[in-house]
Amino acid sequence: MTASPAVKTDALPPFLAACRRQPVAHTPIWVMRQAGRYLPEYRAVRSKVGFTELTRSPELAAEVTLQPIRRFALDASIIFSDIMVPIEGMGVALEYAPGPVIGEPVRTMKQVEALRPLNPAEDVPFVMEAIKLTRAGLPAHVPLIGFAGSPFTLFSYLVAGKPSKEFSVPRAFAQAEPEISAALMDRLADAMIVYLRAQAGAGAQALMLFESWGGLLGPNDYRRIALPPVKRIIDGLKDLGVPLIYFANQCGSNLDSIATLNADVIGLDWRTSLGAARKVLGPSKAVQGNLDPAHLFSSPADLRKRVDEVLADAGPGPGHIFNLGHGIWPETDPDSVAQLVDYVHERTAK
Ligand code: 1CP
Repeated sequence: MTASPAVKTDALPPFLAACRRQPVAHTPIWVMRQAGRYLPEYRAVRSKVGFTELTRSPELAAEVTLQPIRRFALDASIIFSDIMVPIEGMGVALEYAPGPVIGEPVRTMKQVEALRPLNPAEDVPFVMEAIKLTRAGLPAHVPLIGFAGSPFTLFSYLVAGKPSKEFSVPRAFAQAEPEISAALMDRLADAMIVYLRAQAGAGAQALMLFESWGGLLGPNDYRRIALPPVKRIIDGLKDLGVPLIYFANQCGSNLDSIATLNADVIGLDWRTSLGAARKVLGPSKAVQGNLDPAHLFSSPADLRKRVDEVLADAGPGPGHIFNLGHGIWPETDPDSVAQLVDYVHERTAK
């Protein structure tokens, strides 16, 4: 059965209701990187195909997207892909080891100008195919999230050329070459607007932008460098009418800037208090998060206490989507995820 993203019914799935800050029968929960290496069934698929092939096969991408939905009572699904997939579509050669490694880091205006404007239907048709197949395989009450990387996060990988803890190379580059940096992020913003619009067109019922590394910037640089292209993307998607989620990793010092965005939901990591963030973000935004992924290694009794803390911090009002504060670790026991999901539902059932 295919659910239309625009349909508003009395029984809006809890995830979509929470995105709109409406009352819910239980607090919805999903887990960042819920399709991934902690699941033996994901590892079984990955033992046969490389990561790039997995992202390019609509059938396999749909299969691994559905794996965690079959196992756990999750309230949302996120399409299996990677933030770097559209970057390959723009003509950048890269491989995953397991994080993205760029063939030739982008550091000159000539390289920026050589980036192809993204045409999703031609450059990454398999993503939209995977969305259609996944939507057809999902239960009606489990919405499908489409996603992209934020311009600064994509810029970080493109300039550094590989994953990094501090991303000192792109941070220095943004200072040394502000014009090249702005031109690159501008192109990335244009590409992510058309990419996310194409995902919604294929059936994604919410769109999420991952700001994984913007939090490495100080508040003034965040506001000057990372925020403007994000604002442009969000404003360029608003007419779609689907909830827009901005995951702002390590952005506790940037909440006043983030409050100016037209996003519906702000995702937060565990270093930021949900309650304190809600005060700054105001009543027009829902929050998503923010259990420390390390807490999935607690005893079941302690895990429940940690969940209670997150729920108490979020407060009793509507507009909380439970999630981890960042991606689940590959070493996590899937049974802990089952306990987490079931406990959030049990504890918040109205
Ligand atoms: O070997 C493997 O199987 C590859 C591991 C892997 C996986 C499972 C990578 C490479 N990407 C993914 C999937 C992925 N990436 C999803 C799938 C959907 C789901 O959540 O279930 C999503 C949403 C992403 C997004 C992504 N990729 C982000 C943003 C989220 C975040 O964690 O902050 C980032 C930063 C990336 C880059 C990336 N791709 C892969 C890895 C290991 C990384 C991180 C590298 C680093 O540490 O910098």
